[in-house]
Amino acid sequence: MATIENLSKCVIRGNVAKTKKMTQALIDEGAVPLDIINKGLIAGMNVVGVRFKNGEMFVPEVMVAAKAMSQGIEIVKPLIAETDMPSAGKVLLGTVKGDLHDIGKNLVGIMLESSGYTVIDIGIDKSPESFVNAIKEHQPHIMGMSALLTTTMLHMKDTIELMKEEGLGHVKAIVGGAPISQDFADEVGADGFAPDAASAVDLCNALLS
Ligand code: B1M
Repeated sequence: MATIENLSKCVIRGNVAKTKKMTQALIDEGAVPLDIINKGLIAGMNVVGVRFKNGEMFVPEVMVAAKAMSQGIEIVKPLIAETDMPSAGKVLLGTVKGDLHDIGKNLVGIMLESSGYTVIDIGIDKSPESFVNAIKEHQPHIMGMSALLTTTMLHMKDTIELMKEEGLGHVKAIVGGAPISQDFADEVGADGFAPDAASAVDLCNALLS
């Protein structure tokens, strides 16, 4: 049966076809488009975020759940005026210079988007100058850097310092990645550290509250 609750379950199970079918059925039955998104699709993804954080779900399952959610949102989107979908904030994400790892960063982006954030992903191997230029262009509330190598994590400090030199100290800087710790984040002058994608959402919420 097509209900908002069952739609959430389809997302949690990562059933893309059923999520699309149920989203369309709910629209046809007259459900409120924003409820379909917030109480159905995003609510399901929030459960996935918590389960991933607790080690009850793994990367491939999160990816497929995110695909189900975003395909459902694509069906509902045309029914919603842009202004009806408020953004929780804008986050610019990138992997630091010399580092090609992007699976974790992408997951952080997915979780943030699922939670209503506008995400600008500038990609991998980004120098401090690239981050700073992108911040000037996109004016995010938060800038997030990911690093997976002990050699590349040192570029986080350079980027934060360059941001300050360029008068961008008002933009919150957050960091994450397997070798990163809270101590390291403090050391490089970051405004926050998140150990996983769901915590990154909590961190952004806290920084912007
Ligand atoms: Co690489 N690699 N790798 N690798 N690789 C590691 C990181 C490594 C630990 C493997 C090992 O030796 N055991 C090791 C680093 C050692 C070190 O620095 N101490 C390593 C190495 C050495 C290398 C190369 C140098 C290997 C070589 O060529 N000799 C090379 C470097 C290339 C480069 O970057 N210049 C290399 C290459 C690669 C691949 C290209 C083959 C591939 C990356 C593919 C891709 O990303 N598209 C790869 C992979 C897959 C890994 C491992 C196996 C898995 C990384 C991953 O995706 N994890 C990794 C070993 C491991 O971690 N077990 C390894 C899953 C992902 C969901 O977790 O990225 O930690 P993670 O993200 C988490 C959190 O950290 C956090 O949230 C995410 C979700 O929970 N998080 C954030 C991440 N970013 C965040 C940002 C935030 C907040 C939270 O705010 C902004």
